[in-house]
Amino acid sequence: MTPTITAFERSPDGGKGLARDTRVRWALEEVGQPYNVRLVSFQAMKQPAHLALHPFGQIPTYEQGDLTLFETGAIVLHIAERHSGPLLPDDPNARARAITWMFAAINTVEPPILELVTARILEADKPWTKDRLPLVMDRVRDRLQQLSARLGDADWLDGAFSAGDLMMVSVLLRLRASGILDEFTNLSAYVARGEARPAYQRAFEAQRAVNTGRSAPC
Ligand SMILES: N[C@@H](CCC(=O)N[C@@H](CS)C(=O)NCC(=O)O)C(=O)O
Repeated sequence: MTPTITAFERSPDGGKGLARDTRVRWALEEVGQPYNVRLVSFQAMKQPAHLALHPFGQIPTYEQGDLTLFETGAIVLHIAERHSGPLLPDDPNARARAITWMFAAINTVEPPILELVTARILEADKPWTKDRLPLVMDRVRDRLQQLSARLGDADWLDGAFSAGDLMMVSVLLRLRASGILDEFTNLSAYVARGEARPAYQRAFEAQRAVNTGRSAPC
């Protein structure tokens, strides 16, 4: 059965691929699974019908048959597990390490990045932002320094590209506008490698088409 995901009817980023449906689309493209998209407005996301799918009134969600999921980490892991091969290695230890990187992306790397997004955009006009922003930037830099040291000159975090890389690249992409990513040459090359994957390109174009009114290339 073809899964259905939800995405913003109109993404606040105007189609730059930063809304989290992009990472789910990317995972589906990597495994070659066709999918449907149901677009929801901000208003509809807070209504009972959507809250029944997502208790926090957010996107994306994932529905397939009688299964409904929310949280991109869980959704991407589910997709990766259902389609053995492309996103999770067969070797049990390598598989566990790939899952570890997924958790690292959303639990350890994404939180300071979200703080930065909040400080730069949502709280840009607040009186405390001038003092707070440098502290938040340094917290992000600390994490990137550690990640950069671990990645070194490898292409991916642990051998072949995995769901761990998919989540990490998706999380790091949010930093591009801040310029911080450019301070770490190997990380910006890592993100560029992720973006260059044909599956990412298809996912990106599909979400962009929704947000710009252009049709996605086949
Ligand atoms: N931890 C969640 C975060 C989901 C999330 O923050 N979704 C955003 C879009 S990227 C959203 O729906 N924002 C609107 C809102 O929270 O009202 C996940 O990874 O799925």
